[in-house]
Amino acid sequence: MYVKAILAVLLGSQAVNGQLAKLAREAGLEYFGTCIGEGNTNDQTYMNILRNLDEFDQVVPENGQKWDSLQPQQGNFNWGQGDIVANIARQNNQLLRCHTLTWHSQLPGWVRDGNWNRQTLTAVIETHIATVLRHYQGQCYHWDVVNEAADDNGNWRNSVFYRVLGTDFLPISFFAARQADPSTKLYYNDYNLEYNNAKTDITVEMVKIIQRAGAPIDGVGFQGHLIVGSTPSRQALANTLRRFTALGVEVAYTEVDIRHASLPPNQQALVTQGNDYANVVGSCLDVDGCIGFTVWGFTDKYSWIPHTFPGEGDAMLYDSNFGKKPAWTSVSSVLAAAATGGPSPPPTSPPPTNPPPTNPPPTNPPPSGGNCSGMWGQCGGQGWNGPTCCSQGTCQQQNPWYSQCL
Ligand code: 9MR
Repeated sequence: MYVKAILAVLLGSQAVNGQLAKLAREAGLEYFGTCIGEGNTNDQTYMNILRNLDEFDQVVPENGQKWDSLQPQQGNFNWGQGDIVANIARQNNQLLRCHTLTWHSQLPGWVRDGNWNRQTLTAVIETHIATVLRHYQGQCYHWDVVNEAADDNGNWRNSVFYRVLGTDFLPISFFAARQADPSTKLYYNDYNLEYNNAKTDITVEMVKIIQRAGAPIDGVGFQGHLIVGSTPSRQALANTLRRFTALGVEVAYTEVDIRHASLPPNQQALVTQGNDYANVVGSCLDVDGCIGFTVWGFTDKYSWIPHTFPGEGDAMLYDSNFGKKPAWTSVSSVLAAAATGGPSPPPTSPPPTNPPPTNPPPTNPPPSGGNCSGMWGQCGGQGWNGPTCCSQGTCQQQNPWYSQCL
């Protein structure tokens, strides 16, 4: 927090007109990024948004660097898909998070179903990691070395790696990665760590196992695949992140999306989604050692969620027409508040439902200076009955139901 606060003071005066990555850096994070679906890269509207360095200064390939893509048959390495996003990152001067090496999923049949013993599977892991890291040498800011090694009940996942090697596949993978490319930060990455439950516990244990083996681990990635209305509070999330920074590793949110459990979302659900996003970003800002934030795609037009959870979705910051959603405004507001060292903005008040309700008072009225809102306060929007002027900053419309003093 100290470093983040200093950065915020130094940079704060330029913060207010920035976009997500610009604001994130000004707030003391290292980056704000997104994954890129390799198949979406001929969509020019999509590309124009993600190439904007002020919006996204870090990218990660959604699928191209997974084992089945890079080494579909033993010894046959294929770089075509993996290089798509690596090349975009280089051309745009964006940081590249690389994803992922030892993972039970998107693992080709020759690995998953092979008749391995300790020695042969160790060699397979070491060869894959050495070949891949050398190909991307110097390009990856982070590598997700091991992905999703725990199951949702907090047990070791029943993968070929665990069956043959027990937990030794963890240090084997991290040692191999450090040896192949000492310049990249090495991460363990998983989902549902955010709930601070048995899965979180075994992941803490996992970091300790890697460290006790003398193997290098630099960070733990919280994927952040969350659900609107069920996202933990900012404080609870921060406390969970601190369980890992206490072990001497950094943390990052690596794949955030917050999906609606039913579609289409009503306006209240869009506001709740914005507040959930704000809590997740805010928790990272609150924790020394939480270094960056990555969303798993930025537009509802392209998302893995409806394929995996039919009937759910609309989890992103931009809608399917590339319009910014209330969640985008929430995230930018939280980052802007941190960038200028100001208080976090209050939760966005609900937009009107149709027909409009009888104007319930906002639960958290924004701070006001006399009859005007202070910096970051709400100053307009459909259904808004509060102040429409600013005692600090100027009132800027973010969307039809939310204007803010910036
Ligand atoms: O977004 C990815 C989707 O296109 C793939 O079909 C899916 C297959 O496993 O993987 C998705 O990405 C996952 C990521 O690599 C690891 N964490 C969970 C992500 C969502 O499933």
